[in-house]
Amino acid sequence: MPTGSLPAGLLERLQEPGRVVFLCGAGVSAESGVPTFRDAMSGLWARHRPEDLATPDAFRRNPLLVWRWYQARRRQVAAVQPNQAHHALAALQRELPGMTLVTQNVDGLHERAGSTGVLEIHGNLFHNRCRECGHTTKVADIESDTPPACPRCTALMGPDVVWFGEEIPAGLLSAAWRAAASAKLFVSVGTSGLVYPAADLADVARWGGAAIAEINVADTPLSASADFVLREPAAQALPSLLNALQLRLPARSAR
Ligand code: BV8
Ligand code: ZN
Repeated sequence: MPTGSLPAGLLERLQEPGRVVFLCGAGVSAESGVPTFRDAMSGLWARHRPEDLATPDAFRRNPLLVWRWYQARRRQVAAVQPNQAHHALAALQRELPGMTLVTQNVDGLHERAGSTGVLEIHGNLFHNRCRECGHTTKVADIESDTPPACPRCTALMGPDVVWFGEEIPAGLLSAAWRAAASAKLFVSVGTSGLVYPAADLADVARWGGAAIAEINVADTPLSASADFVLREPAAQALPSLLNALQLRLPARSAR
């Protein structure tokens, strides 16, 4: 991909010393075949809105319905592969010392592509959590139609994700906050920027002096104020960012 397609100045900013923070949303997993959060839910789930199912109240009212939605999403994600966006982010982490990857996605595809230390601020589909006693377990079964009882307190366990109306774990949020506040470049990738407090991170980065870049196929509330906008799919933009950087950087072996 010719580097000419990158907005002027972005590559230079990327090469300056300092931290680069990527904030990822559902658009990063779209090209793996995982529907974005705002894509109309299809089939059995078409008559539900995610915001209505991803809440503690929904689970209290109808644990079987909510559980089956998450089991269906687990089966969907287990059947797909990370795409070129995920792989490029894992490779960028090796090229950019101090890079921080914050993701709103719960699909675990970043780790499957080789990223490490990912801040999964909205949790992970492949763990269960008891909301009574906090006990967590790794998901062993993605077929069962009924949520397991907590081995510690017998309450029904749910997915270890952050639902609407639930707090993001303080340690994760403060780590994401500190990374954004100390960034020289903040790259928002594949997110509509409508969910808080994740959507606040771009402002935190700007207040800290960072330049803001957006990779998205459509406009978002961030687009107008971003310093760099790449209006293209993440699986195209991130590899071209990586290639441009590798062309500019001396070969690692020569360092
Ligand atoms: C909280 C896990 C304290 C579950 C999710 C202000 C401050 C704090 C809270 C709030 C606030 N205002 C409102 C709130 C409440 C709420 C909120 O933000 N509501 C929204 C709807 C207004 N926030 C919370 O409840 C948070 N909790 O702050 O606790 C508190 C408590 C009570 C009351 C107040 C405060 C917790 C929020 C976490 C919710 N959990 N996920 C699950 O997944 O089942 S959020 C879920 O939706 C996802 O994780 C993701 O974060 C979000 C969807 O957003 P996106 O990832 O952006 O996806 P989306 O589909 O929207 O957009 C996709 C984008 O990709 C689009 O722009 C598209 O153009 C682009 N795209 C598509 N294809 C591509 C592409 N881009 C590039 N390439 C492509 N190929
Ligand atoms: Zn329990």
